[in-house]
Amino acid sequence: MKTYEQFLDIKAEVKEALKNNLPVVALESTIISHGMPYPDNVVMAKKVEQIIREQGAVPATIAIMDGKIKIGLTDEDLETLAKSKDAVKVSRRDMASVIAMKQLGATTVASTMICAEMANIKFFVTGGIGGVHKGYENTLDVSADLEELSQTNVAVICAGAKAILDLPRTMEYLETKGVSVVGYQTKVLPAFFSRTSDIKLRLFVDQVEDLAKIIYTKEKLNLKGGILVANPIPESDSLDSDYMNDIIARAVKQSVVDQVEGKDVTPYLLKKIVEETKGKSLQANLALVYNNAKVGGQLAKAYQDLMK
Ligand code: PSU
Ligand code: MN
Repeated sequence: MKTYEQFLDIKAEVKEALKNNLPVVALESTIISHGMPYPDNVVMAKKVEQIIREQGAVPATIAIMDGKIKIGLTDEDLETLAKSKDAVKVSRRDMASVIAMKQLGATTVASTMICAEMANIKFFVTGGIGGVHKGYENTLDVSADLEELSQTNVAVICAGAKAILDLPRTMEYLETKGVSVVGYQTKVLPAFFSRTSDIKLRLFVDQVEDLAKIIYTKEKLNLKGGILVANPIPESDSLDSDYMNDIIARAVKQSVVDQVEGKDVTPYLLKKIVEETKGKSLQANLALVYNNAKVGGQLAKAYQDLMK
């Protein structure tokens, strides 16, 4: 028994699926507690799980509750997280203390990857990852998500990264750390709210079966670290990038005036953007998460089929 197993609380359905080599997809909880307002966040959390089921995979939303890493939440747990005003945003740094102190914790991309790997879950669906922040030269603000992608063996399906980040530097960081960023049906990095950006991708595929083969091969090569699958927001939900960049630039400026720092920066910007777009960004955010759930579920299924 691994020493961390005493802290894992895996839902029976998820345990059963893992034991029988059925496809399982992990989901994060910071997107619920800090990424979207109530009640949209809980509607999203439930619908994402449902979409993953429709692809023939089992969803496992992850959070920290009662001193345990809970893998697979009940609807009641999702409701608790969605309503909570004081859930702690838990990245790698915060894991031990939030577990030890039995606080309610919502996991980011970084900590969800760690927890998924502990539970032997290979796929993880989210909206967008953290990255190198704008003005990084002054603040050194680089999300722990990037470092995690370089060392933890979980494939992360996202819609690229938000323009609240410095996208070229985020890509450089990932390249330095040896993280494969694979475009799914795109040859440029999707920019979260918009399908495209100026950044060309070096790796891209059109079929989930090819993604599954790449992930399988990386594993057999014993290459440590994650893979980032970049899946663009559907055309019909995509927002104009000039419109968004303008709003984002203003939000970033305001965050400096308001002296927001550390882990509060990302939630602050997300909230400001929803306000400034009068909810349009929230609709786009929901659409891209659902689209990622679809692709993530299909990918997990394709991977299991490959193993048969
Ligand atoms: N980007 C989003 N929505 C989110 C996040 C990022 O569009 O909810 C969350 C994720 O949990 C991500 C975290 O892992 O923010 C990154 O925070 P930080 O930049 O403090 O590492
Ligand atoms: Mn940060």
